[in-house]
Amino acid sequence: IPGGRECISFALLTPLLARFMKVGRMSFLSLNSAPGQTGITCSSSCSDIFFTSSSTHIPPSLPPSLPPSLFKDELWRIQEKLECYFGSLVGSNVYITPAGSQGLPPHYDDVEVFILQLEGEKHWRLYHPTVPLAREYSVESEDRIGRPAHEFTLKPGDFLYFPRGTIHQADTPPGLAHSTHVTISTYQNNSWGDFLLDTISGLVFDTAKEDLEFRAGIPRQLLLQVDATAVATRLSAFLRTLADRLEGTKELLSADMKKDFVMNRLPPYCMGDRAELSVPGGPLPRLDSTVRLQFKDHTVLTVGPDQDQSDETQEKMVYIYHSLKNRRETHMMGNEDTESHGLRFPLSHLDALKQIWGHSAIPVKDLRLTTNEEKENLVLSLWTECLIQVL
Ligand SMILES: O=C(O)CCC(=O)C(=O)O
Repeated sequence: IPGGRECISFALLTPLLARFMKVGRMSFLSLNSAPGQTGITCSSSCSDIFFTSSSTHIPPSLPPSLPPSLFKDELWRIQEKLECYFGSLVGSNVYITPAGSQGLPPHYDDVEVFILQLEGEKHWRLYHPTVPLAREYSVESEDRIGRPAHEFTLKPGDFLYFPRGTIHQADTPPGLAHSTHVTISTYQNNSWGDFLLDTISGLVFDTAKEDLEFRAGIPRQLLLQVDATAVATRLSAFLRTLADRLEGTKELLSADMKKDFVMNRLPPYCMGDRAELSVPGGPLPRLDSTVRLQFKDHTVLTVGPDQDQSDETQEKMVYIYHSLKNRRETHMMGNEDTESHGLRFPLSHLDALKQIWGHSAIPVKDLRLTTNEEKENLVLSLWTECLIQVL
């Protein structure tokens, strides 16, 4: 955060209002509304902030808008740091609301919310959640939300955090200038439930390879049964088997979460030339080198089935995905054009990779691989992707 201090502990469970820093004016939006115009544009071509004379709104018919972090380097820097810190995607939205008006009705979001007031003042009302730790966005009617638990006005430089599910509404008081704030949000679909869904299918798949019971056919007409009691008993026995197996598991197979995160996040913040992220530099690693992992916060290591083989013969491979070559334009876009960047190795390389990940520096000859050639090839591949440095 500009002027930066460690700002907030994520462990905070109650809304925090902290007037802890004055960032001056980060006025990165240019107001250029004209009479009769329903929208304003921010920065050069970003059109994700619109208002009518009485409200802030995002027209549903607009194509997906470009992220504010594309236009403001400071936001790129803040969001990228927070993505490293949380290990979860961090988005941002900018809201401009004219004096004497309110944009959104009372609602809650499926994300942790950090708000920085940039220009003007905004009057906030926060309410106890009707759905704690909500998993989706929802509007709440005035008669369901009761009285505000917190009410205050944010001024430029003020910072506010509230947890997922907190019902909130905000308005710009009359007689003042318009208000501009940026909302930075994270932890969407990042709960234990999501993680279970992500990992459990791989565990079932692996178990079924070894355990005949998992491969036995389900009883005839099971899908037509109305009463689930007997099936539930049987299923809980399977879940116990899975739990026992999980206790001793060192590698969890993540179906999508790790890869989605690394593919859709921001690249490391860097001004000017991005060569250090795409062109390997410094001496080539050799058997007598000592190497160090770099950009660790931007890589994930995961074990998964070899996508080149059929289900039956599938061997497991180690995949290393990184975000060094990600583009700011596609941050959180999650579309088919988003590419994943990385490497894959046979499972026999996992221990050596864990050594590299676990040590601040490691001599190549100490890597737990059978041959010197394998050791050299491993570090050379990582070096080619700019993931290691020779010390
Ligand atoms: O300014 C508004 O109308 C609402 C803003 C909001 O919901 C947010 O920043 O999360």
